[in-house]
Amino acid sequence: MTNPPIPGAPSPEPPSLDEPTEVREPLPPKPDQTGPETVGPTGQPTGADRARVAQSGAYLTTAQGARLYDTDHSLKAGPRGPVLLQDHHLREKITHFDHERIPERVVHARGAAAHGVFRGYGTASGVCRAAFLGKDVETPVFVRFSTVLGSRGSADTVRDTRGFATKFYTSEGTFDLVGNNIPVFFIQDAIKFPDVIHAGKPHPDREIPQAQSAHDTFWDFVTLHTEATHHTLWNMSDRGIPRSYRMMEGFGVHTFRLVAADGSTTLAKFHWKPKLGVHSLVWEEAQIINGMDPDFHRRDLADAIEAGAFPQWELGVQTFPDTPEQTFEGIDLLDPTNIVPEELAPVQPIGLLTLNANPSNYFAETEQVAFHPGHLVPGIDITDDPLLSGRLFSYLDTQISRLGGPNFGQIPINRPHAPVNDMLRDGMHQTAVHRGVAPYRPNSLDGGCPFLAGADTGAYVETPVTVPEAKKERSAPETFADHFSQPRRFWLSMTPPEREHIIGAYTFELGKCYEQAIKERGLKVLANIDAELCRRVAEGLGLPAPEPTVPAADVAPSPALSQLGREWPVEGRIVGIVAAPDGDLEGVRAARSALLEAGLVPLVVAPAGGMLDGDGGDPVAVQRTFATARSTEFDALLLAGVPARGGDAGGARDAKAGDAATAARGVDPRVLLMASEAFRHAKAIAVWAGAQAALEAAGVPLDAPGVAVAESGERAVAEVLTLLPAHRVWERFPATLGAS
Ligand code: HDD
Repeated sequence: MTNPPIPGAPSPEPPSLDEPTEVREPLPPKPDQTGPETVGPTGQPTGADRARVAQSGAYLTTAQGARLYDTDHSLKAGPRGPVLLQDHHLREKITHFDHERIPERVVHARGAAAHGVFRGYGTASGVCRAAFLGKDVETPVFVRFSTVLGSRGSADTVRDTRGFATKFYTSEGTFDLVGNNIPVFFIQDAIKFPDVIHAGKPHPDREIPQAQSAHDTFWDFVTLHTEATHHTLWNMSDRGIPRSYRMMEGFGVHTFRLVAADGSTTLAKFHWKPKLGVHSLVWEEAQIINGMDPDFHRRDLADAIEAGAFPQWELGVQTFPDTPEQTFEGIDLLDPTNIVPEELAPVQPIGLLTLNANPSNYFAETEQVAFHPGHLVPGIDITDDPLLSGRLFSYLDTQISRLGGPNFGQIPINRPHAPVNDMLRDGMHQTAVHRGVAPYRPNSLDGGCPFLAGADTGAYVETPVTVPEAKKERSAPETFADHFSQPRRFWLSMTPPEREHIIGAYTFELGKCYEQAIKERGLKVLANIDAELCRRVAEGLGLPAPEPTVPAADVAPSPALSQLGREWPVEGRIVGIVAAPDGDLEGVRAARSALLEAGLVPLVVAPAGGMLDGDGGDPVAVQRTFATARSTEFDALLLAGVPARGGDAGGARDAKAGDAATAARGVDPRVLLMASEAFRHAKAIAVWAGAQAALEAAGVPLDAPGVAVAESGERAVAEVLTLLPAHRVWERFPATLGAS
C-alpha cells in the first residue's frame, strides 16, 4: 500500500531541467589521466594499464561493475518508511565517501601542479652522465609548486617559502629535484626540522594563525636560532610573495655531486631560471588577493597552460671542484644556509623545462604525487650536507603514512617510466600481479632473475668518497657558525624599493608578535645584519635599536640577487580594461586586439556582465564586472572612459580636470579603488577618452611616472607595453611606500 501524497510537498521525482537522456560513452581519458604506461623489460608497453582506466562503459555501476537503476534514493520500506540496512549500494557509496580524504602533507600541504617536458641541452654531459641531460633528450616531467606552512585549503599569496618539486621520468629511473624558491634553508641539520615546523605552524592551543609566519612561536624560534636568519630574510623580501609560480626561481638548495662517464666528480647546485623573470606581489596586494581569490597562483598556472602560454624554466648548475674541504671561495658548500653568489660561480644552463598540460584530476595526480630527494639516477649523487641526509629518510617515511602503505610507487603519477623489476612484494594497496616464485637473490628457481647491473650497464653506483676518520659526536663544523655575513650580503644586494619592502615585512611580522621580548630579540638579530635595517624596523615597532653583537661582515653585494633593473618578456600578463557602456568601445576593441597580438591577456571590466555594443559595432564581451573585479588581478590598468556610479557613464566624464571632488561624486567607487590601488602598487596605468577625471578623483597624479593619458586605446596599450617589461613602475617608489 502506498501513502497518499502530501499536498504541497515536492514531487518524489522532480523533473530535471537539462539532463541529457541519450546513452553516451564517457569521454575518453585525457592522455595524462592514466599516468606513465607500464613497460616491460624491453621497453614495450605491457598493456597492464588498460585495466586501470577509470570510468569505462556508459552506465553507472557499483564498484563491482553491477549496473544501477537509481542512485538518488535509499532502499526503504515504502517511500516514507525506514531505510533498510540491506541497501548495499547506499552503504558502498557512503563508506567510500567517508574515506575520501587522506592525511594532508605535514608541510607543503597546499600545492598546484602541471605536466611538462624537459629537454637536455647536452651542456652538462662533460660533468654528468645522467642520460636525461643529454643533447635534445626529452623527458616527461611532473612539477608541483606549494606553500610550506598552510593547510590544503589555505590561501596562495601568503608570505612563505614556495616548494618547487620536479619529477623527471627518465629512462634510467625517476629523478626528483625537490627544491624551493629560496636557495637556503632555516636549519643546517635535519634533526631540527620538527622544531622549525612546529614553530611555524599555528599555535597549538587555538590553531591560529593559518599559513603565516607573523606570530610569536615562529619569531621566538628564528630569533633564538640564528642560523635561520638568512632564510627568514629571504622570506621577508619580495621572494616571500611571488607574483606567480611561473615567475619564481627554483633551487635544489643542497650541493649535489655530479658524476661524469669517466667517474670524475664535480660539486653542483641546481637552479631553475624562469623565462618570464622573477617577479613578486607587493604586500598589500598579496593580502587583498588572499581574500579576493585565495586560488590566485593555482588559477594563474592552470589558466596560462590552458591558454597555451606554457611557462618555461632553464635548469642551470653552478659547479665547484670536488675538493676534500668542499668549500668554494671560503663558502662551506655543505652548509645549506649558504649561497654561492652567481658572480663567483655563474649558473650554466643545461636544459629547458616546459609545462604544457594541466592535471586531469587533482587528487590522483597533484595530491598523490610523492617526491623524494633519494630518487636519484646515475650521474647525480648526494653530499654529506646533514640537512640532505635527514631528508633522505623523511620523504620515504612520510609517504607511507600519507599514501597508506609502501606501494605508493605504483600509483599512476608515481610510476617510473623506466622498467621496474624490484623484489619488493605485497603490502597495503598492492596493485601489481607479480609473476615468478623467487623474489629473492640469489635464486635458481626464476632462472636467477632479476640480474644485477654494473656501472657499464646503467647501475646506480655510489661515489666511493673517503669518509674522514673521526670520533662519533653530535656537533657542527666551526664553519657553520657564521650566521650573519650571508644575510648581510643579501641585504646589501637589494635596491631601495626592495629594502623598503623588507623593512615593511619585518615591521609587520614582529609587530604581530605579542611578546615584547621576542620583538626585542628580533631587533638584536637585525642589528647583526645591518644598522639601518634595524633602526627602521625599531622605529616602526616604537622600540630602541640595539647595538650589534658581531662586527658587520665585509661582503660584496651580489647584484644577481636583486629582482629589479632588468627587463622581461610580458607574455601572459593580465591587463584590465575598464570600459563604460557608452564610452569609446572602438578604442576598447583596438586595445584588446593590440594586447592579444602582444601575447597579453586583456580582461574587459564593466558595470554589469554581458556584452558592450552600444555603438552598434562588434559586441565586446565583459569578463569582469565591478562586483567581481579588483585591481590585484591585473598587471596594468587601462581606463577607457569613466563608468559612473550605477553604470551611468555621463556625469563624471564631464567633470573638469582638477575638480576631483565633483568627479569623485560621479565615479563608481569601485573604479576609484581600482585606480588608486593600481597606482599604490606601482602598476602601469593608461587612460583615454576623458578617463583622466577618474584618476584625479582617485588621487592619482596625472604626471606621476607610469601614468599615461593617451589619445586612443592603441596608444594606451603602447604606453603600458613599454612599462611592463620592468614588472612595476619602480620610480613611483618611495611615493607609494604605504603599499610595502
Ligand atoms: Fe621537505 C615536502 C622542499 C627540507 C621533510 N619538501 C617537501 C616539498 C618540497 C620540499 C618542495 C613538497 C613536495 C611535494 O610537492 O609533494 N624540504 C624542501 C627543501 C628542503 C626541505 C628544499 C631543504 C633544503 N623537508 C626538509 C627536511 C625534512 C623535510 C629537513 C625532514 C627532515 N618535506 C619533508 C616531508 C614532506 C616534505 C615531511 C612533506 C610531504 C612530503 O614530504 O612528501 O617529508
